Amino acid sequence: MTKIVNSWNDFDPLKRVIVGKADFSVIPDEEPATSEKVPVDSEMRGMWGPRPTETVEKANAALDRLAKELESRGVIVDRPTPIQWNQAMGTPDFRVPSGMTQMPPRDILLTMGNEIMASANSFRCRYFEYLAYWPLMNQYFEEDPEFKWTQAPRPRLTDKSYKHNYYDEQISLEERLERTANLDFVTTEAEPMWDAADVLRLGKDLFIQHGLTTNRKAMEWFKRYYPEHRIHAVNFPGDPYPIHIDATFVPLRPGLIINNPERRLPEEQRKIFEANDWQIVDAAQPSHSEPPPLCYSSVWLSMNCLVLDHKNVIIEASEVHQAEQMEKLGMNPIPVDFRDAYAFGGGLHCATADVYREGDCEDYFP
Ligand code: ABU
Repeated sequence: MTKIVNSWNDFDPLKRVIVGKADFSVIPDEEPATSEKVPVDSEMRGMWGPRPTETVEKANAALDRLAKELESRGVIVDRPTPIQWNQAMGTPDFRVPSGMTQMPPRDILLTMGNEIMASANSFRCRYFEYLAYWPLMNQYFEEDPEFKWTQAPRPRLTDKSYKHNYYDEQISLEERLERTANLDFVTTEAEPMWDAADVLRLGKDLFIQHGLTTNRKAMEWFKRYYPEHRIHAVNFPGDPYPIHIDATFVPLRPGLIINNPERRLPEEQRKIFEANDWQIVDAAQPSHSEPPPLCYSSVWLSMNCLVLDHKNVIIEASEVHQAEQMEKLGMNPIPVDFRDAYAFGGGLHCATADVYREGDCEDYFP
């Protein structure tokens, strides 16, 4: 019997990882929580249905390239079992015309030591996404006697979980930013809701972004579920579409974080890092002025890198400014051509979920 699951942060040596798959991906129909994430001028607004086959094939080729690069470096790569998302689904509380995808595993799976927990996502179309990972979870459960296979409390996602009429096409960028600053998001506090990609793991400390996909009640839930950990709510006032922390605040090694210069962590929240001699560096500018077509994410996927250890980091091949900055910061950037996968839910960090990294649960902020 071997130990298969262990990971406490995003930078210790990576030995085993899940890489998503784009098969059967659907652009979901509008629902209470999704409109807020689609920029007003996006070509995706009002559009839904299966993603074009050619784009699925290109995304899968990009994901396979990432898997191959990881394997060539001795990392074991596991893949989810795709599900046909182009079908109506529902619970006693809601029905949706389709699911979404199993591409960004980082949104769904949170690894905490020997535990992998499926999250409590706020999008109804993502309610069943965890099922694509259940064959892997079952395998880890059978092979690793210490593996804790967990599901966070499932939100009901009734109408009470959302502020209706929160989204308004007329809303200006300034008003969006004001809402972010006022911590006014589309989700209510009816029940805990969170995406795993809003949780930044740094050993004993979890920095959790309060935004469009994770609410305050989730933070309270984390405090009670992980009493040995310190839970910090963070927010980034410069982000008009705050969803997921991994294109905003990205640790590269103990003591070093790159921060999105448009979404800087407020002074008050920086104190814990500075008091412990962590360096927070503004990330390099993205190489692109627009995300690729049919993409929910921002151009800041440029900093959504996958750290392999305290020296090596996989970055998207076209992000030359980010590569240059990585070198200046003493990292070794490994380029992978990955942009074709962006539209399916994100960059290199989004597209993966940790299974095993060496190292223990350190206290970086004593
Ligand atoms: N899933 C990460 C997306 C973050 C962003 O759009 O900047």
